[in-house]
Amino acid sequence: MTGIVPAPTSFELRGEDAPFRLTEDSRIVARGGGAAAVAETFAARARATTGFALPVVGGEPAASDLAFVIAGGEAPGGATEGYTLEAGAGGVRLGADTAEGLFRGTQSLRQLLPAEIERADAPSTPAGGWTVPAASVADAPRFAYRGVMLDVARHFFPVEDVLDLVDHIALLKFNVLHLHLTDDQGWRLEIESWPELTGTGASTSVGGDGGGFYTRDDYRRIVAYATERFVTIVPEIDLPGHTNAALSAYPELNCDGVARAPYEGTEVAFSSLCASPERAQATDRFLADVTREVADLTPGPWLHLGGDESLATSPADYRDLARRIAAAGAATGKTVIGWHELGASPELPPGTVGQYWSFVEPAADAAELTRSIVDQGGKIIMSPADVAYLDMQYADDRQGPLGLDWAKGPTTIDEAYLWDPAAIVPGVGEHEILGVEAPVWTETLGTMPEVEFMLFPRVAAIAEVAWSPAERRDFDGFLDRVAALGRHLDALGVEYHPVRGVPWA
Ligand code: TNX
Repeated sequence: MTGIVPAPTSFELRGEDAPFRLTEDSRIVARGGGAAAVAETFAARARATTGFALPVVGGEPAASDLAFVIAGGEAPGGATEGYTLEAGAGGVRLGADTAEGLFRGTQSLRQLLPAEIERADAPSTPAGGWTVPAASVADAPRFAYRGVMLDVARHFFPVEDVLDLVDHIALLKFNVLHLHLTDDQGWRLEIESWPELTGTGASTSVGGDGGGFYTRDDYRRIVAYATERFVTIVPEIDLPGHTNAALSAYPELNCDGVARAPYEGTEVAFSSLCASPERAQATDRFLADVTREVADLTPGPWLHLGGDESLATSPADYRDLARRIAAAGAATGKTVIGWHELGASPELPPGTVGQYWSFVEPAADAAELTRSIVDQGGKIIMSPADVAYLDMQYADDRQGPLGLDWAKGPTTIDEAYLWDPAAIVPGVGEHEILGVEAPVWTETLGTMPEVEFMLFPRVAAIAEVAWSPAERRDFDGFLDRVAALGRHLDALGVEYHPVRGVPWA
């Protein structure tokens, strides 16, 4: 069973031709700036499982080699993340204009190799080597921003879990991991100038399992690991609502000057930073310090500052705080991202990005708020909750106790697949859309296997919505591709829900 998820722009399998064989003689011939580093990332994994030396070398490739080439004109249309892949008895040749494009190509190559090669307890080499079928691929993404969001605030996830998640989403050509680092139930990133945020503020979590936080070095480790896989970390500090953890750590952030009690439940919309001029000094210092420290730790261009569900903030206070929050974010030099409610501010810094989380049929004023962000010069990330929130339950009797259902009930794999980001908010089409993101909120999810179970296989649907050209998408073919992916997930030890409709092997 062979397939690539997300579906490439073009993919031709030549079943009648002899395949490429990866053997103990194989080498990776790297050419062009950055190619050797991508080759090493690919080789490290393959060496560990096959036991082959798989050296990364220069020179001319032989028929048993893989050539990784970075040069102008290699990617279709010169796309930054595009690549071409040729495989057959004469070798494998992967070409791209950039290291990023080459890396995306290696993720297709992984999926063309037998899934067994991914097993950590590697089986012995099959007779004749590990084969890649004779094939030609030319590929480039539809949208530039393709993300998964992990809520590490409701439940905390250790660094190793986050690194694994980076690996597993990179396989599907996601290029962003958005970390929801703060919420009512916990503050998860060390801020040197406000140490109690990860004192009192990190000791809690939903259900009270002790919480936790990332030190600055932990966060740097996550960023470095993600960078090697061409995944950008987008840190989110959720403001001005969803702030009980901060309000419990610092009394001066509360209008009444009294620290809030820690919170380990699952309600939303009860906490708020204080807009009052009497607290302006503390609040603005907090905003400036936190955004500066997070921006300093983050090489990526984006800083997500929340803005959602601030129902404990009056509309006037919200507009005031939204302006101050966005200004503090922009002062760091980063581009601010906010949930679509941020469109209530008419004074957003240029280029502020909105994240749409209403439904496929926009509810209440969601479309208007989203368009306000576009009108102010920003682009939009599409995360309609009824199709892209992967903490929603699956719709079947094998679901078990995990997940929520507030977003129009459970979400099937069909629903996660069968929507078009450019057909949701009138006035927000292809050109206004930066990309697509699948959030996983963790009120009901306490371990990485539980998160994986909710993500896979539906996250493959979101990957295809975000990457594949609209005209290349077809649901039946997708289900076959997911079945092929399932073999790789098995080999990688990734949990998934064996949903009905997929011809699992
Ligand atoms: C809504 S939508 C939230 C989160 C919850 C999630 C649960 C949005 C931006 N916020 O606070 O965790 O629903 O599905």
